[in-house]
Amino acid sequence: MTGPFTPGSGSMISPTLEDVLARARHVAVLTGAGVSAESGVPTFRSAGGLWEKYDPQQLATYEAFSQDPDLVWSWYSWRRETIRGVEPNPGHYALAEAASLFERFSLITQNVDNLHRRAGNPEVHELHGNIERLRCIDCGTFFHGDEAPPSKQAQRCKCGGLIRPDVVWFGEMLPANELQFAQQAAANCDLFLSVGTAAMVYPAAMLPLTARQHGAYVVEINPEPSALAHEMDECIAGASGAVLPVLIDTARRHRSMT
Ligand code: BJW
Ligand code: ZN
Repeated sequence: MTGPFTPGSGSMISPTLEDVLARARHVAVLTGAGVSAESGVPTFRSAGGLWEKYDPQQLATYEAFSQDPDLVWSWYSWRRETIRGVEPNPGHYALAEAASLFERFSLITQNVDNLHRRAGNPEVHELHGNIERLRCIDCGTFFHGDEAPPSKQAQRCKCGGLIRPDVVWFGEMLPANELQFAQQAAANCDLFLSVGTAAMVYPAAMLPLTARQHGAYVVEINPEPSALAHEMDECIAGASGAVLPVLIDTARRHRSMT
């Protein structure tokens, strides 16, 4: 691993990364909660990432939902409202621009917050679902978040079943088509960016490793080293809202020269 390159101490883009950016045909990006932190969306594990006195990792399970549906419903209701009240940040917009810079661009996110789409990314692969999509646990009917006004009480479907967010909780399978897309993108890309994720949750955390095993140049963008920082080719120690615009600017400059 080279680096870490710290923004503010000269150029944050290493000569190797600059060269990779100039030549990459397929770029794959995995984002996590950190990419939305600068928009004001709390992360899961960092300081300030907690909700009231609860550990998000204990709320994001089907067991928690079946034991106390109102508690888990309130948490998602609160998060849905928070997310609706924020805007994409420069990191999201830089990734939206990146989509048209490379021959192939694969955006894979663990986030459920829609901010990549709101920033203009035409194609977003959501590994952990979407907070605005809800479904009945009994009959499987889907609902939109708009149909569920903010409330502290879990809502029920016409059939009587509890309605849950259509997100992936611990112990649940990821959507097979999205996971397969992500694994293939990781295996086929030239450059893989792991942005704003603590890289502690699997199988998403396998993706940078898959990319590296298949010969991609793998770069982490995070103010703190993630659990997999030692597995990266390069770590850029900085906030995604500051680093991504510079990185995409560098790519754009090289692309316009060729
Ligand atoms: C910034 C920043 C700035 C701050 N700029 N950066 C293999 C090994 C070990 C365990 C397992 C394994 N395979 C499966 C497991 C079990 C489990 C797991 O991984 N457990 C680990 C905790 C050990 N995985 C699962 O259960 C998964 N399912 C599965 O594998 O199915 C198959 C199976 C089933 C049954 C049995 C066995 C296998 C499902 C995982 C689902 C995760 N769901 C959640 C909730 C989604 C819905 C919701 O949003 O509510 O997903 S949990 C939560 O964690 C959420 C996130 O997407 C995910 C990742 O979090 P993320 O994005 O990394 O956020 P943080 O907060 O942790 O980190 C933020 C980072 O940002 C930090 O690093 C900051 O420094 C940084 N940051 N500001 C850039 N400005
Ligand atoms: Zn139902």
